[in-house]
Amino acid sequence: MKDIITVGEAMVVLNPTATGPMKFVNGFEKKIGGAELNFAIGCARLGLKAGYISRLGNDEFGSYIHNFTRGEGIDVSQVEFVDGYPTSLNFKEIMEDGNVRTFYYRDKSPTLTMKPDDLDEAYFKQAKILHITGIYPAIGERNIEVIYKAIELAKRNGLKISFDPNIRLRMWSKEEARKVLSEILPYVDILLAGDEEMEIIIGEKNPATIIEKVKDLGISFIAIKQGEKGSVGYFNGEIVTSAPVKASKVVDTVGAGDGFNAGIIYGILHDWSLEKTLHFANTIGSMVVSVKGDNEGLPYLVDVQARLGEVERIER
Ligand code: KDG
Repeated sequence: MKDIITVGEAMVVLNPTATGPMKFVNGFEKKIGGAELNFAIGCARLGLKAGYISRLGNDEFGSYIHNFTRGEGIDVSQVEFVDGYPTSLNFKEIMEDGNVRTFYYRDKSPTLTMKPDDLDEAYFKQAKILHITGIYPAIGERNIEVIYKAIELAKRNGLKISFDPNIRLRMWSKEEARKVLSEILPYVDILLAGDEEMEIIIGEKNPATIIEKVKDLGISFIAIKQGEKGSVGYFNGEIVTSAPVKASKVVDTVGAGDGFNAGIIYGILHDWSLEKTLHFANTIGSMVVSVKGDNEGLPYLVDVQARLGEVERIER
C-alpha cells in the first residue's frame, strides 16, 4: 500500500553556479525538479511510501530523472519513456537574497502524450492519498483531462485528494489558472496553498477568510502557506496559526512549499494535532531553503527530528 501517489512532470533543472541575472551567468549545474516529484521525494525521505505517475523523454535526461527517482525509493512503475518529446528543462536564476526566477523549456513536454485512459485503476486501489498540483494541468488541455481522470479514480477508490495550486504564471495567465483551479477545488480533501495563490483563485488573501470560504466546499484539511510569516491551518473546526521557523540561511527558496506539503501529509497520516503538523511542516520548509536545488534540501525524518530537538545529532 502506498501512502501517496502523484501525477506530475519532472524536469532537468539547470541551477546557476553564480548568483545574479541569468543572462550574465556562465555556469549551470545539472539537477532535477518538478513540484510533484519534489513532494514525492520529501515524503519518501520522511519514510512514507510514494509512487510517481509521469512520462519522460526517451533520452539521457529522462533516464537521469528515472534513475534518480528510483534511487529515492519512489515507485516508478507508472513512469514511461516516450519518443519525440524531449525531457523538459528548467533554467534557474538565483539572486543574492535567494529569490528565484525560472525559465522553462517545456513546450513539448513528454506528459502531453499521456491520456486519461493510461491511468491504471489498480494502482489507485493501492494508495491512501492522491497529490495533485496546478502545474500539471497548466502544461496542456489533455493534462487537465488526465487530472480529472485521476480525481475520478481517487474518489472511486477511497483516496483522499491533496492539492497544491502551485500557480506558475510563466505557464498560464491568472484568468486561466483561476478558471481551471477553482473547478478542481470542490474535489479536494486537503488543500495546501499559498495565500497569494488563493488570492488569484478566490480573491482572498487573508487565511481566516480563505478558510471560511473554502471549508464549505467540503475541504476537510486546509493549510495556508505564508512564506516567511509561517502558516495557518484548519482541521476539525479548529484554526491554528503556526509561527515561522527561521532558516539558518536562505540560498534557494524553490521546493520549500513541496517540503511543507510532505510534512503536512506526514502529520495527517500519523494523526498528529494540527499544531504539531504545521510546526513540523514549517520546519521542513525552513530546512529546504538553506540548500541549493529544488529537492536537495528536503530532509530525512531524523534530520527534522534533530532540528526539532527530538533526537541528538552527532556530528563526529
Ligand atoms: O515547487 C518547485 C517547482 O516549482 C520546481 O521544482 C519546478 O516544477 C517546477 C515548476 O514547474 O515550476
